Amino acid sequence: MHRKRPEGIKDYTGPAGGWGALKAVALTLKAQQIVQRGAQTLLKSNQPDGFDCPSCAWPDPKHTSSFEFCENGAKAVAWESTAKRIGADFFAQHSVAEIWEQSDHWIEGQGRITDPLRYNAETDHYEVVEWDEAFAAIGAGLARLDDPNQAEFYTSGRCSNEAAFLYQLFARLYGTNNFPDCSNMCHEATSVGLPQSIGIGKGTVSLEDFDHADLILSIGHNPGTNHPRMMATLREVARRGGRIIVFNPLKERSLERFESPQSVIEMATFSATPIATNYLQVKVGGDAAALKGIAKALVAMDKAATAAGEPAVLDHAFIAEHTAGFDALVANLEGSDWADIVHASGLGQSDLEEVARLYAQSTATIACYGMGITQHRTGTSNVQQIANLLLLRGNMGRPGAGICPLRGHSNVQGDRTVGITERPTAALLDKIKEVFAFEPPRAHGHSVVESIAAMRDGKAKAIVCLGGNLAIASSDPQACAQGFRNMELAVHITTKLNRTQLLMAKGDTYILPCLGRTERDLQDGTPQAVTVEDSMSMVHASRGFLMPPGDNVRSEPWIVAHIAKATLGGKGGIDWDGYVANYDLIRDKIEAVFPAFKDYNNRIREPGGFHLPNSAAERVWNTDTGKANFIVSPGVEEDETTADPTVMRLTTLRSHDQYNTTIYALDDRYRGVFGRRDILFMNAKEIARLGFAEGDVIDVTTALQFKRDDRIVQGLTLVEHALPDGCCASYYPETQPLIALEDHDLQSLTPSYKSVPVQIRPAGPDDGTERLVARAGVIGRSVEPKG
Ligand SMILES: Nc1nc2c(c(=O)[nH]1)N[C@H]1C(S)=C(S)[C@@H](COP(=O)(O)OP(=O)(O)OC[C@H]3O[C@@H](n4cnc5c(=O)[nH]c(N)nc54)[C@H](O)[C@@H]3O)O[C@H]1N2
Ligand SMILES: Nc1nc2c(c(=O)[nH]1)N[C@H]1C(S)=C(S)[C@@H](COP(=O)(O)OP(=O)(O)OC[C@H]3O[C@@H](n4cnc5c(=O)[nH]c(N)nc54)[C@H](O)[C@@H]3O)O[C@H]1N2
Ligand SMILES: [Mo]
Repeated sequence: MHRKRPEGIKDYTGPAGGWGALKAVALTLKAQQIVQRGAQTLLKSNQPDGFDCPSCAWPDPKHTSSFEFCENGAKAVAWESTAKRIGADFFAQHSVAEIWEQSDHWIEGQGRITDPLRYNAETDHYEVVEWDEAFAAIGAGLARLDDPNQAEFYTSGRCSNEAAFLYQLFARLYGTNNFPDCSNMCHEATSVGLPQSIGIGKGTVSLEDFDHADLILSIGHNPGTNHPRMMATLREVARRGGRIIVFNPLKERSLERFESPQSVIEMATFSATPIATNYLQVKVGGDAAALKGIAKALVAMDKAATAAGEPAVLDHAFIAEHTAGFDALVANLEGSDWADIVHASGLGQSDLEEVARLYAQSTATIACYGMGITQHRTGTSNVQQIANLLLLRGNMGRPGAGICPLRGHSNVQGDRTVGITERPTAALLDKIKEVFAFEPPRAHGHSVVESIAAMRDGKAKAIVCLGGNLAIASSDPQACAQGFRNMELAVHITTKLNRTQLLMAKGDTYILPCLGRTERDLQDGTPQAVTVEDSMSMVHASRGFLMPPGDNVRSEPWIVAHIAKATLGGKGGIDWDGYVANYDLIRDKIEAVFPAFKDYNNRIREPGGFHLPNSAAERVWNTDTGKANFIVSPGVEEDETTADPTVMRLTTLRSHDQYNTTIYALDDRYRGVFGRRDILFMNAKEIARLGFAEGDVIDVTTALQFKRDDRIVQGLTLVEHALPDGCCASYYPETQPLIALEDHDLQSLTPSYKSVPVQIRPAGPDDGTERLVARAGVIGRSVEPKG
């Protein structure tokens, strides 16, 4: 039967990857006007003498293999190495109010910024400023604050270990631990949850472990889009007969079928590899219940086996030697009710029992997870339940087994490792004190939601952003806009223009243009390498080789060091100039503070770099009990339950053509969406139940606890998609206005971007309020222009 779909919506029937991926790259290189140079650049991506791909944090096989083709890595590289530039002319031509009127896609698409800029409120234009003048004003502005805790130092996870280390040193010497970081919106639930469970806030597996695993649990992540190089690994597992069990409310194409652009045969014969052996469409926010159900079934199977004199299902020797809290966990699991589990997860009891059976048969299991797990009100607890499940069968710290959080930004893990943390341990601060001979501030600082609240409420007065697009990436754009406009000083260290930089501080706003990963970084005539850490704790060097986008663009370490000098003068006796002249000296200090980086400068000169030690992978448990802890999750429901059947749970997704707030293009190929983003996915039955039809234009409002008149996204088109009942999905960041700043995981403060209670109603007239990211599809069009 053929039915008419809304404009731009098609049924996508092919596998993920394949020729479509190659075609997409060709188009991207063309759009960035770098067809020739771009192709050469891509060949240097993730090579031992090349740069680390700025797209994701998935590791490389030894980092020395031949070029691995990755569509979205190619887009990220092309986007950075674009031939387009914006300098003095562009900013003289366009006022901030004019730029504001454009979509975010247009704003970032103008190209690389070539000069430092200062905003002139009288003319409403950014104007080119000399570096020295900018630093003097920024330094004076920071030095002027009554209390260093009135300043916020944001980091986005693209910056190198070297830049991040200097940044935290500077902010701590200045006097604060206010380090809001993109990780607070991403894997914070991992960083908070796993130390309690297994004594380290990182994954425990290496890439080689995937060769030994016979079961992969893939929970709440979309690797075909966000970690495409992982598809090669999953494809290998599938081809050698390993099982892959997926938990995802959406049927993501790459997890169903994948055609490797690396494989000549698959490409020529259009024969894709099936990936998931079992695909469980869990309800949005239903993972806690699902994981509990599997663990409950496993415990029941174990009891039954013991009673029947058969081999145990649980690894009792491991549990006895290595864990604490087992009895409490079992009591909680046995006390929980299958009806509640089935209701909250949206999965059948028999489905979950089947997963438990398959898990019991596996000799080595890896659990991978992403934002579908962490960005919930119960994010931390979700992560801990994955750990529980692995611990029940001793799947931690042995070959082919372990936990694998898929990190976001290419160096978000490294930034954390080298000290970007708002809740530093006493041990870290003691080490900094010992190495640099000053007393760092001890009080914990602000994470992202705490910073935005402080800015909104007038408690913070200055912000420095080392990359990112904070006001658009954060929840609650209303609070963000207010917050940035309250600032006496805002400084953006950036490659490109974005909307956060158009929220003018009431005092001064500066933009400082920096080099990207792909570019040559010369200091005193000597090329410098930086280092990064991937999702599996491998640290390696990255060397750009492209010409910088302009003579007046500087490296991140150089910019951070100059802000530090201008703010602190000689305080602390730090040789900022010396560090910038030779990044080896920064690495020596990183090694002095973090002994795990032993012999840092030598080891990064080895191809492939080196592996940071991982205690849990060695079955050393740095927890309060000295054992791995089973941690009970009290309930199964994430939200206050509501009897109101019109309340749906919204999850916010990345399309295939975006990198976080950067929108490369308007297609989401594998989900069958072309040329638009202004849609709300829901299943056909639910659309009808709520009294609508596919193609209807609707407004979405926040429901329940955080309902407020201005929490609305207007003008989305309903599109049928096979989601579970009670759930809907739309794109990030257009849906940010629906998410209250206070709606976050209680433990880690990660915003609950993936479980927003909402209601829908027929589209009304534009309500006229100014919005940062309203009007999906025309991202960022504000109704009342204001700079
Ligand atoms: N090309 C590209 N690469 C990227 C990025 C990018 O934007 N573009 N972003 C980078 C960053 S910073 C990050 S953090 C990672 C993000 O990578 P992912 O973790 O894959 O992030 P998302 O796209 O947000 O989507 C997660 C998946 O979770 C599913 N999901 C949604 N809600 C739930 C739920 O309640 N339960 C379960 N089980 N699943 C759910 C969605 O259907 C989707 O498939 O990727 C990194 N790599
Ligand atoms: N609703 C919803 N919101 C979310 C999410 C979600 O799934 N749903 N995901 C969250 C997640 S996981 C994350 S990590 C955050 C992302 O939050 P951010 O990291 O703040 O956002 P990005 O969009 O990655 O930042 C892009 C900007 O970084 C700058 N940039 C790019 N390359 C460089 C560089 O090399 N150096 C410097 N200095 N600047 C550079 C450019 O100006 C670009 O505009 O968003 C979060 N927000
Ligand atoms: Mo992220």
